[in-house]
Amino acid sequence: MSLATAVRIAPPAYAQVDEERHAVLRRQIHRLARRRKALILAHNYQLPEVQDVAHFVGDSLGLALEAQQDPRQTIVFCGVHFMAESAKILNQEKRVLLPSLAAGCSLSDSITAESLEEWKCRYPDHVVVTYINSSAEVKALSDICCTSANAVSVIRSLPDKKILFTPDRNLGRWVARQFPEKEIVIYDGCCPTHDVLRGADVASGRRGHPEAVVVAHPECREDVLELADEVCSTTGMVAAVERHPEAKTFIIATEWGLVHQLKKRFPDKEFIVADGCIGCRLHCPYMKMNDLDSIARSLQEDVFEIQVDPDIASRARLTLERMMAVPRDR
Ligand code: CIZ
Repeated sequence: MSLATAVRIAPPAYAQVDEERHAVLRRQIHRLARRRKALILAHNYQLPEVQDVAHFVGDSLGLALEAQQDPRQTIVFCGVHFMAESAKILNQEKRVLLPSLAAGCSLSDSITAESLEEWKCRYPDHVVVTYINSSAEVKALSDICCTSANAVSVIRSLPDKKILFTPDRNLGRWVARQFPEKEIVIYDGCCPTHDVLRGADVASGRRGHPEAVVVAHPECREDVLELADEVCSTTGMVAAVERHPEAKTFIIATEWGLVHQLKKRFPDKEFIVADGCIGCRLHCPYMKMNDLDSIARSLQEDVFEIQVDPDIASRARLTLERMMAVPRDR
């Protein structure tokens, strides 16, 4: 019996929601947010109940823009640490709170400032493009950032032919294939949640749903991307569904949290997580560390405030601002 089948028989904890308790917490969070004039932002990979309590849900680029545009001075950032840090870097005068300090990111941790320094010494003529899933220190040592929503446009915007792409090797390879004229050296990091998925999983999903459109995130491995009809960021996936009005079923190769947004926006369509079940392998434990209890506590006790060294912040800010001047990929 496959893992997916086993979990379908015994639904994971995420499926067992205490609606009454959630309703009480939701009211408490909205009351506290109003009193504190706080903006609640949630990433597309957050728990469904966290997405539902937020003022705005999106990808890291959308959340960064929202954090800048909204006049509220306190931001409760329901995402992982590097995202809250980016919001702080772009809004140094605002108070940015992360409900769970344990919400890290393995991909971001796969590159340190020291390892990037060493790479830069090995490739002194290369421009450094760093995925937003990285620490403030790593961003500060880079030339420009990108997200999965604008990686292709960022590389296209650079006149330089020699590029160091850090830290995600799958995204790096996918982008590099689109620029054969450039020499793109790719760092060997990955997102374990996406990297665990295999082409065989997608092929098996396709056998069960031959009519389905396969939409994959570029953090997935090459064998997965080869089978995809669309490769895009989480926000790009919403647009991808719109591009296929005739399709009824979609196989989604990314963290399962996004399926909540897709189901809300397209209630008539069926979305199948590419590993066959909700909360199995395409599950980021860090993204799921913020819950309604920790958001209420964050607003009540003013925790956990994100601080970034001002010198690092001002250098990292430049790389984020250069990125934000580039439009999203289609
Ligand atoms: O940039 C982001 O928000 C991430 C990590 C994924 C995506 O595609 O939205």
